Amino acid sequence: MSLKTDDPNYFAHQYNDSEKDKKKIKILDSTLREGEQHPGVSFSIKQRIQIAWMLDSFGVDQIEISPIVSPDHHEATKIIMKQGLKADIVAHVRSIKSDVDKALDCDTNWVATYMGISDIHLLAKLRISREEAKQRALEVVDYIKSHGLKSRFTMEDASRTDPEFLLEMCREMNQRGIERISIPDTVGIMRPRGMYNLVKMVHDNIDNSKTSLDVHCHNDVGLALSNALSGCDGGADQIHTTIDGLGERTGIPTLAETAVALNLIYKSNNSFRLHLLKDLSRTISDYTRIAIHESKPLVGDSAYKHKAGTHLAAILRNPSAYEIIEPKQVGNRRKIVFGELSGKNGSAYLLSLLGLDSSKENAESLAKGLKELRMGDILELFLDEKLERKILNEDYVKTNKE
Ligand code: HCA
Ligand code: CU
Repeated sequence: MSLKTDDPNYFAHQYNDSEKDKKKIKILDSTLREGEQHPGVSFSIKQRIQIAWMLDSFGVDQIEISPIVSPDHHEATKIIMKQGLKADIVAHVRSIKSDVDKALDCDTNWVATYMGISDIHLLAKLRISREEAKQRALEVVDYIKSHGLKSRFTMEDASRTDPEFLLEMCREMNQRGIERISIPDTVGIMRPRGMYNLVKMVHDNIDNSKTSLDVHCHNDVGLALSNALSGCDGGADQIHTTIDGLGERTGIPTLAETAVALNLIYKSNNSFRLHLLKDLSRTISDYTRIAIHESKPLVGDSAYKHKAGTHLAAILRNPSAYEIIEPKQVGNRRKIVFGELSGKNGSAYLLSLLGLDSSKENAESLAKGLKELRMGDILELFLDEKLERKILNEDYVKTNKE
């Protein structure tokens, strides 16, 4: 069997390099809106401005903020608008004219309104009929348009909305020339294939030259990013993220995972400055006092730790044996963990790092000693760049060839 990269059956990681399904997918970061809905998170005005600057220099396409939450948010939005950032600043407000007025007052050029349109939301929250909801939503979109602003409408709880009604709403918005529609999985109930179908249904039934689609997926069972990416396969071209995935309950996809997935796996043509990812994460963690979980992909402390002796032996010869993107490319660092799993290879390496004789006998006796360490009694070492180069190119590899 011979397979080519344009073959639809092309499989495994080679599929990433196929031209099939390749398209640019943008990022809207909502750390300043969804992120602030995370329990215990509230930024100061200064912090919001700092975060906006950082997100802009990272290269996200849109930054979302809600000017209606408090006078401080209103103030922060106004100041952010004056910074001349490259990213669009999107004011996220309820589908109410007086909320839109607050956005207008901040001079944002994008306004996103949202309304829960599933029967659960219409009955439990808004207590209005579908028809009333539609009229209200359209009126507000017309109002935004009459001020010459770009607008997005969020079909909140889209994943639990009657598909007929969802389509009706989308078509109406589309006919009015709305620039974007957000299809959120507000409660994180979708599976990837279902998200693909949902977005594709909307995409195939509207005029795509007028309206583009966003996906906003919650992470209640850990499928947020998978669902969002599937939504993009179905026709969306923008994913909502927050730094470290902050948000209501368990949040939405993390900026780091999304940006790296787009860049490395989906080959989307963005110019993200990925090396800022760890710093973004650290800054947010400082501001929120929520520690970055050590096993968080890409930015966590364990994301580049190598422990088993067999892994270490491979890493020392070629880090890509166990790393899909170099730590420095995302601002993180590689660490070697010495402990009960280090074995002969790890021990020889530790001896050579310490400038000691790394002979077979010494390595074996150190390996034995390390095995007797109590679980959890581990020694971790950063590999700085100079040392890594030295080890990779010279001594260790040459003298320890099997
Ligand atoms: C909310 C709802 C929202 C909106 C998403 C969006 C959701 O928390 O107010 O505007 O795209 O998850 O549905 O975050
Ligand atoms: Cu949300």
